[in-house]
Amino acid sequence: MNRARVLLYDSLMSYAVISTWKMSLNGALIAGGVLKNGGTTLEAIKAGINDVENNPDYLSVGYGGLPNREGEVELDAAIMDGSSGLFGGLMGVKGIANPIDVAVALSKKRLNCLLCGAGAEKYARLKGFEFKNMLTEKAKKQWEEQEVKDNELLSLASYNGHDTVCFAARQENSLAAGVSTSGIFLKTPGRVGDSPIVGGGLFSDSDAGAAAATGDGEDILRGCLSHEIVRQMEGGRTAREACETALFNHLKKMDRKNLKVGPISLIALGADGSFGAATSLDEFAFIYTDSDNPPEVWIAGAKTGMEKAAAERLNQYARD
Ligand code: SD4
Repeated sequence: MNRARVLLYDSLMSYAVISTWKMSLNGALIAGGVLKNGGTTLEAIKAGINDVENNPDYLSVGYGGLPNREGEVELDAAIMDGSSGLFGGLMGVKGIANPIDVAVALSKKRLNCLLCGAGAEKYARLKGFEFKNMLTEKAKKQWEEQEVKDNELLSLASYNGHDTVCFAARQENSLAAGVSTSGIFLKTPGRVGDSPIVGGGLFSDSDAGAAAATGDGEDILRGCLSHEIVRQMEGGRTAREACETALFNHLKKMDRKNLKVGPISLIALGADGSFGAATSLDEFAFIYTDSDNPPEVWIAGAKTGMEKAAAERLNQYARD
């Protein structure tokens, strides 16, 4: 793209990116840059998620993700384009270097766009996507230590360093959402959570908004929470109101059923230009950036609502 075109986009484009956890700070910067230069929401989400997938220090996504009970890394990813209504996703795949790239390729298809296991891997091989051993020494060590220590595997919470990277992006009036994860640490082989399931881990409709979820996938699926958030926005709620309403109603309903619920955190962008998050945790960090604001860390809390992270908190994050 030549400089004149970049400058033109720079002054005209209205875009926004929201993403989960502090690990996505650099990815949000990259995604914002893609949108600033006129890229699509899908291109921006793919670039942002790639940054997290490729970083072996993040133990919950892509390369370096923590393995299942049998020591194998099984990955889920999906993306949904809220303008076309198309989506693509992968479930329980092994050895695919960047699952979100395959999800983007699948999202060009109307049918056969959500693939699992061996079939998904075969598709990725045929299309020439990169394969590599996704289990790092660091993740293997953690698995070995946990195996020895804990035979009651289910006592582990997903938040033992286990967080899905979720992105929602808006370019003008077009919205999309995308996710990538290695799922819950020590999961049963073949287990799939909410992340690659449209309506559960992500949903997007450019007329209303885009949303995504992180936390215990089974609990998120019980409320089809990403779809519920977008439905709330369609009914006139802002992104924040929609996240809070969807979560509050869901928790109340699960309580009435006497069902114990694990951690759940939600993010959304509204077609009205709003952004928001809600969580059942004391503290959930997310990133927000738009055409007028650089990427910044925000903190949502079950009791405190959401606010920009204070400098002191950010310093602590930097040390973590
Ligand atoms: C899953 N929702 O596989 C994912 C895991 C996650 O924070 O987001 N953990 O259920």
